[in-house]
Amino acid sequence: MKILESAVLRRPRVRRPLIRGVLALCAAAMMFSMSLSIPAHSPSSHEAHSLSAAAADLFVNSAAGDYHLKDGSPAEDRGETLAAVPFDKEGKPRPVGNASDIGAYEHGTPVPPDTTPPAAIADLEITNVTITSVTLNWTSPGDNGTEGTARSYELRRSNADITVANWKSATKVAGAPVPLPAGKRQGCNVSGLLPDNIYYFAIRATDGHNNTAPISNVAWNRTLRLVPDRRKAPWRGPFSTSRPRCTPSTCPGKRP
Ligand SMILES: [Ca+2]
Ligand SMILES: [Ca+2]
Repeated sequence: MKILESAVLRRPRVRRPLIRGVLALCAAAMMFSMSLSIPAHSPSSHEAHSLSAAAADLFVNSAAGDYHLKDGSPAEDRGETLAAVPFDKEGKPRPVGNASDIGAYEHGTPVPPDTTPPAAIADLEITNVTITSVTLNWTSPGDNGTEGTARSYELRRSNADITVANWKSATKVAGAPVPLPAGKRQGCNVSGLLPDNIYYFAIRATDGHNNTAPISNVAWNRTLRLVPDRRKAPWRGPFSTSRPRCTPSTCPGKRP
């Protein structure tokens, strides 16, 4: 800027006020730009994963160099849980509890990972059948065997018996409900089926850690068939789901 200004001073006097005005605008623009890029510090500008606390409230014994968090430390579960930082300084898996702690050490005892799947459903049954739908009912398993609450169901159907070997080739059925707590009776209606067809159904639950139960027992039944409307002769339809009404010729002596 000094080089620029010395060069300006060699110009005729008549232009000096204009040049100085331009320099002042440039300086103001630079100051404005700096004020935007450097935020002012204030106690309220702390981000969500930082805090202010006395060392005695945070650590076991900071005076002796022990920076493990003490019980009830405000830094517990206040850190950002990062997949790229799965362990603390001592190799303990983190997070323990609801989130990672602030600092080098994770406080608390790690909970063993959930490797227990929901129990297999053993009482799947068809409780109602129509021409194009069935109603299924079963007892909800749990997150761990028959305890807790599973996360989701996978319901499948097929026109052939369902086994472990052909489970994945069976058709997925949408609309399975969210699992209830273990031991509760629940069900769902499956529509869009074809009349007079045998359908097989099986179901399995998955917990919140993607542990999947074995497939259930298989429930099967035949959907109802359509009954032709015999009033039309020769019969080509339409279909009727009710019995044909009597006529004087088919039911003599009875009122139509
Ligand atoms: Ca924690
Ligand atoms: Ca489980």
